[in-house]
Amino acid sequence: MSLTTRRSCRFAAVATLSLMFLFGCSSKTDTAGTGEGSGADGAGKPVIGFVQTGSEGDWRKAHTESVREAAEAAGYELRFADGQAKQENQIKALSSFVAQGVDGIILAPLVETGWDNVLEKAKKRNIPVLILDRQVDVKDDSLYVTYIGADTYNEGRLAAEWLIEKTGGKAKVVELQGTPGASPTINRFNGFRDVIGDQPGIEIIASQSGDFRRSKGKEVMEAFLKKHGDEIEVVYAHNDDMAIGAIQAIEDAGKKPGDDIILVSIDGVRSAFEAMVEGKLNCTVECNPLQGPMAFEAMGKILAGDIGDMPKKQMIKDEVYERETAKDVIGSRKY
Ligand code: GYE
Repeated sequence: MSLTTRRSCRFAAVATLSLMFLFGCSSKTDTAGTGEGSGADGAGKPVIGFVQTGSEGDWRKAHTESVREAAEAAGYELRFADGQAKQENQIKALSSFVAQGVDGIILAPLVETGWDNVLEKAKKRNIPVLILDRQVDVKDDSLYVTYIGADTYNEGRLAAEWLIEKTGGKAKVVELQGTPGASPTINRFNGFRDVIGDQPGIEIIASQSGDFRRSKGKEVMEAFLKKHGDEIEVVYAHNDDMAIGAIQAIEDAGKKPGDDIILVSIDGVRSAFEAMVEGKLNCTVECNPLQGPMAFEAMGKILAGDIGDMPKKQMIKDEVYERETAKDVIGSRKY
């Protein structure tokens, strides 16, 4: 049996099961005793468990809201689990959703590896899993149905291309990395390096994790400034929150962010546009967090067993924004 046939058979079974949940034995019990809302509300709404990374910054807030809104709009009951930046919590939540017998699971994985066992549990119970935002690295990719998120490798490349253009290929860079082991950290690290690789004039003089957080970005930037001082010409931050933290550190050190030190980051959240309008951030590469509608459109198809032509990876398109034009677009930003 080919992989695709096997997969479609499995999801035909899932669809049947889901329909049973929908129209037949739709009662959902909170077997894990989490005290969360039970699907046994008589409304017959399909129940989706959503396992989020945590609430590390502005991007994540927008992402969570988008998923919640889309679930409601599409008529799902959403059970939300906040991983609070710990994979261990996310794994527990996933197991709990499996035990509850939800109809489907959406996982935004904190880090890339370590998911095989818990995804096996979901597969054994025929509960389809959709991976959202960050990627997983698993031995058997039939453990999830599809991945939906941004092309974070390309974002790293776009940031590097912008920087080469801006500096003419000559710059001493410090890098603020995201959460260690998270797919956007790995991809933004690699994408950036793959582009600057043939630019002998661009040198990364320091690189450390700021965990995608504003406070940590500030702290790490303070340490960079202490150690490297005037040598630093550019900050490449894996997200806007850390860039905003770095802006504060640069100002505290008596320098002008955006002019004395160039800053390029990723996400395109509102606070980054505000910083660009104030001239303190030079560029942000968009990473769209409004992934809820796409996720539920796909989940609808999954539960209906209609996954024949569903790609394994569904990537959202990103754009580059610069401070020179930020004021013209800030009004139309949705997050
Ligand atoms: O860039 C960052 C958030 O996973 C792509 O996570 C996402 C990243 C986003 O904390 O701000």
